[in-house]
Amino acid sequence: MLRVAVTVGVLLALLGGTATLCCGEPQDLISMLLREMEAAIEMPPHPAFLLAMNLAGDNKSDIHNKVLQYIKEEAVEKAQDMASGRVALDVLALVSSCVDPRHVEAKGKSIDLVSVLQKKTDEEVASILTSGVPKTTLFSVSLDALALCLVQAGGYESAAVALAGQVLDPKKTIDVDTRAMAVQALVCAYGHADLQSVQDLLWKAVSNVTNDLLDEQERRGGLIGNIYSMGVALQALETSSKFYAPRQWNCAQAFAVVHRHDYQQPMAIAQVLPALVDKPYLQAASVECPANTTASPDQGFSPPPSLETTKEHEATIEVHYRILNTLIGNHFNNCISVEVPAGSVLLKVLEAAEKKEPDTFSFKTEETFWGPMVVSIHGLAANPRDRTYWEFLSGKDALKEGVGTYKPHNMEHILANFTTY
Ligand code: B12
Ligand SMILES: *[C@@H]1O[C@H](CO)[C@@H](O)[C@H](O)[C@H]1NC(C)=O
Ligand SMILES: *[C@@H]1O[C@H](CO)[C@@H](O)[C@H](O)[C@H]1NC(C)=O
Ligand SMILES: *[C@@H]1O[C@H](CO)[C@@H](O)[C@H](O)[C@H]1NC(C)=O
Ligand SMILES: *[C@@H]1O[C@H](CO)[C@@H](O)[C@H](O)[C@H]1NC(C)=O
Repeated sequence: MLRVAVTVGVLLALLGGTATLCCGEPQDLISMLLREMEAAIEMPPHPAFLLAMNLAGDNKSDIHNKVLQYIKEEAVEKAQDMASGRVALDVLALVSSCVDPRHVEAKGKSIDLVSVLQKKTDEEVASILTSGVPKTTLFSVSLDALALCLVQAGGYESAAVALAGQVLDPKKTIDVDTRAMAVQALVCAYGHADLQSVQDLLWKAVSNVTNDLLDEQERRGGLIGNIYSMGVALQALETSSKFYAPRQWNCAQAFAVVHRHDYQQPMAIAQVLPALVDKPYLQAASVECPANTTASPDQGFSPPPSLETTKEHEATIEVHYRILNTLIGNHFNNCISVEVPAGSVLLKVLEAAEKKEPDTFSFKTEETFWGPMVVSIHGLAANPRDRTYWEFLSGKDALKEGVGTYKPHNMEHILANFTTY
């Protein structure tokens, strides 16, 4: 696994920083973090990296040009098949790269990403209205509404209204990351809303979510959601002060939580970095662009540094692993105990279980930008159309990292439960 060796905490210590830093980070710290993220980017890249680079002020490095070129090529070839939120991130990434998303050109082809996004967003909204859930996720719909709103294309207002309705529905339990991402979309839509009734609804939704975020921060000493929710949560609070006024945000306390954590995944840094430089996604269209944009990809790109492998430990740990399906088809509930080297990631446990009892503990993963995602266990595959997935828990608590990152401890009980989102 790729590791970003230097952490925010370490950087701060090096720079002699203090915990009171907030909404004005030292430039050295930011550029070092940025370089750590850039060094860890693999091809093909995720648009969140390009967006983070632009917001954090790197629009000219070799890796920036390389990623930009890839994103354009991928867009002209595959945009129609992408999930809406992915197209939205492409739009945000391109706008912040000073590329017009309505005319993306690469490989002799051209595409209007904005109209692709409008169509996909309309489908998401229709799905929410008819079945109560989006085609993909509300996190994606938030990105959709934000991107369309920023480029001032039609369709964002109905998406924003649908989002606000979901956020305010007391019957829904929407995760912190998603509610925080919705805030930026709703703030943008609020700024452009003409109808008083729409304004009122958006205001209500944003002030509800942001006050909840602030309450949670106060209750938990700075933490909002889990440590990987902090990037989107801070971005939300940076964009919405008038919605929670006269209440004040103790941003130093929240930033201190981020500083104390050792973010190792480039995707996690990509969400945190814009917040640290006080350039949330909402500002993707506010970057300074030259009058003429002729971004030429740099051919002298050197590949990212080699993978740092985790040291093999001599000691082993025992992990109890259970797989459970009470949702569909033939139910099953199987347990196994396996030994793996101490310090192993959970994936090693799954592999050891499969090796020991291949008929029961077979599984499949798919590579994603957060690492490997478990898509099937014991022949039972997750399906986005049914909104099913394999959820991982330790005891009763859902894991806050995936199998490629999470390191179980000795005698831990891990459960993989087939459930819905
Ligand atoms: C929606 C979502 C999901 C959905 C994805 C459904 C879908 N088909 O779209 C579901 C419910 C399946 C899901 C599952 C999990 N998720 Co999730 N998820 C999110 C969320 C809220 C939004 C992602 C998104 O839509 N991005 C926009 C789209 C356009 O970008 P994308 O790159 O195409 O998104 C894909 C990936 O994000 C991927 N994905 C989503 N979650 C995870 C988690 C892991 C470990 C992996 C490898 C991939 C992955 O699915 C998305 C769609 O293909 C993020 C929040 C965040 N801050 O990013 C958390 C987040 C990415 N998930 C997280 C976690 C921990 C999980 C689980 C491990 C939870 C658990 N205890 O089981 C599981 C994965 C288990 C497994 N089987 O391997 C963490 C990852 C942290 C980390 N350091 O690794 C995040 C950051 C939330 C958090 N703050 O804890 N997730
Ligand atoms: C926001 O709305 C939810 C659900 O309707 C409610 O439980 C919560 O108390 C509200 N939060 C605030 C700060 O108003
Ligand atoms: C890069 O950023 C600088 C400073 O914000 C800006 O002046 C310049 O026009 C940008 N260049 C491109 C190609 O986006
Ligand atoms: C931008 O570049 C094009 C050629 O690529 C040129 O024709 C045009 O005059 C330029 N416009 C400005 C404002 O510099
Ligand atoms: C497992 O998932 C099922 C189906 O969603 C759910 O009813 C059950 O409560 C879950 N069990 C645990 C321990 O999370």
